[in-house]
Amino acid sequence: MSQAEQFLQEALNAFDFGGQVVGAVRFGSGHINDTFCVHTQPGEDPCRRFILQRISANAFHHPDQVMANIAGVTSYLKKEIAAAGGDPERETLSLHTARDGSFFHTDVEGGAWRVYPFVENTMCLQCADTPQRFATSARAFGKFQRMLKDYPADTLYETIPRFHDTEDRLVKLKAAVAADVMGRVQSVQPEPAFVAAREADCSVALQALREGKLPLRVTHNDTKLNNVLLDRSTGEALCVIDLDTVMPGLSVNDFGDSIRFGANHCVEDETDLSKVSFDLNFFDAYTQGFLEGAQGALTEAELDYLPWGARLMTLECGIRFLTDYLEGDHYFHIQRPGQNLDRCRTQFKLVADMERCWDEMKAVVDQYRT
Ligand code: ADP
Ligand code: GN1
Ligand code: MG
Repeated sequence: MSQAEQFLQEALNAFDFGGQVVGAVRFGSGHINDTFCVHTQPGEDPCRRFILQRISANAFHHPDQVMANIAGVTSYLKKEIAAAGGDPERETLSLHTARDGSFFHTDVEGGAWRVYPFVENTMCLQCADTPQRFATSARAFGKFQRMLKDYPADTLYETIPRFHDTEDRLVKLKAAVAADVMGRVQSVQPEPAFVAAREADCSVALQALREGKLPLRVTHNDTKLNNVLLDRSTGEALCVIDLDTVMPGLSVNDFGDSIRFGANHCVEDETDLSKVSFDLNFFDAYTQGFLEGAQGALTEAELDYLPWGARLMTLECGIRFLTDYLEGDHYFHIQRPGQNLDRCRTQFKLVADMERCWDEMKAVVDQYRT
């Protein structure tokens, strides 16, 4: 048995799944955690599934703080969902505690493992196929933010410091270019140049925050389409997942991160850039859905900055992929060499597209102001 298999087996032993574990397979396409789907056979009852995850120690240095945040936020959301007549077992994640009563099990390397019951009869999309589906995810993320509007933000840990600090991401990219530890800089001249031409942009949202124009809220911070589960029966977004980065942040970033991932028809690592283009109709659908879900929870200034959120999250994500490529792909999981560079290039193509239809993006937001 390899060490990885041994850790997995120990993690499985640390939880009581209420039935015999008949298998655990790698699952999903997240870039950060190691995710497994656990199949169990509880006596004569049908198979029950669970999600078992090893939280990335590389991304999250204090898993106890990640889990404390998730425990607090999910128990708060469950009350909100129940009060609104929803189903708290399906509309947010539920933590399955370990045999020792704690929210996670730690392996000998310090890796933290946690378990969620699998939310069944759902689907998870890697690409928005219709504006309607994209809009339903938008309503879910808008509603997520509204439901957490009064959550005590000061009780949340900052699970990844400076996570959406675009200025700091720029500094880290420059350091990676200067260090060039993999000798890859000579092969990527256009990409750092693309960022250099947009240095001032990196400060736009942060400056608005510093000036008190944009408020800090409890935000999700990783709102890509595959972080929401859609109900297979209704087609509607059901459950916002991947709560590791829920912490104080900017609403415009939550909006923008969804746009960068979903308002186009390609996967994030598409190698044929001629296929990658920003789709204003999908932007329109998402804007309408997000504002419907948020139900007036956003200020006028936040509405003004929504297009900036889209541009900045796309630029920032491209910067992060490029930095990781230059540093040797230690942060985002890759399945092939050059994948992080491909991911970076799709993001920069989308940024350039957004710049070209900037006025139309602003007009879309204005259309949905009440
Ligand atoms: P990562 O941080 O690596 O993206 P996620 O928490 O997003 O990890 O999980 C990876 C994938 O696992 C998701 O995209 C989704 O397909 C699936 N998943 C996670 N939690 C659940 C759950 N409770 N029920 C069903 N599927 C889930
Ligand atoms: C990561 O965890 P996942 O795959 O949902 C990353 C996001 C990036 C995204 C790019 C904790 O999201 O910030 O935008 O990849 N999550 C973390 O696809 O860094
Ligand atoms: Mg995810």
